[in-house]
Amino acid sequence: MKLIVATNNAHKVKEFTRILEPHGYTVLSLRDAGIVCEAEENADTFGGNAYIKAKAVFDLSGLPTVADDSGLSVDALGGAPGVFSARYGGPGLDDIGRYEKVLTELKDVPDEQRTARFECAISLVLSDDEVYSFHGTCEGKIGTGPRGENGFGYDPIFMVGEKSMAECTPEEKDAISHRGMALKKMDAFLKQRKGE
Ligand code: ITT
Repeated sequence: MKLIVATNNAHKVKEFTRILEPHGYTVLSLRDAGIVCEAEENADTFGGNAYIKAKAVFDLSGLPTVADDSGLSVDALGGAPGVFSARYGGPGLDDIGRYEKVLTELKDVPDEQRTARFECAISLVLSDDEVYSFHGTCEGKIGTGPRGENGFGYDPIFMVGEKSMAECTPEEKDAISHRGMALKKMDAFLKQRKGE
């Protein structure tokens, strides 16, 4: 099955491809599909924003489309950065600036209160009447400094046990990540729907 991934984040395309292609999907990026889409993500939930992105690209392509809205929720920050993860601290910050901001905000927070989770909402639009959503979470803690070179975004400060997510191999990340969990649910749903 061919699926367009409605994202402008190349790291997400890589992860979708890595996770889905072994299960028989062909993953098309927006560039592969020749589509330009900058839908405004103005919902206040991950699910709402995922739907905005998937529907916008489905309307342009008419092809099965999947979108991901995701982010980091830190308990000691009342759930921030949350849906604002990609924009935390304003447009002047890059990935490093954003995770440094979180580390600074947690400077005086003791280890046991540094709990956090990655969340991912997937919206799958198959037709005008067939829209499905899937969620995944990955529990962890915010470390005291960046570690590791893999992954993207907040991975270097997100500890899963003794390792940061950026110290995990791609296979290790996919097996536990919020995106891996949500896409596993989507795959199970599509296989069941097809009667496999
Ligand atoms: P699209 O909207 O085009 O998909 P985006 O990067 O803006 O790309 P989001 O609005 O969903 O996507 O923001 C997600 C942000 O959350 C992302 O930029 C990272 O900062 C963070 N994030 C999401 N998944 C992550 C992961 O697996 N590892 C580390 N950080 C992640």
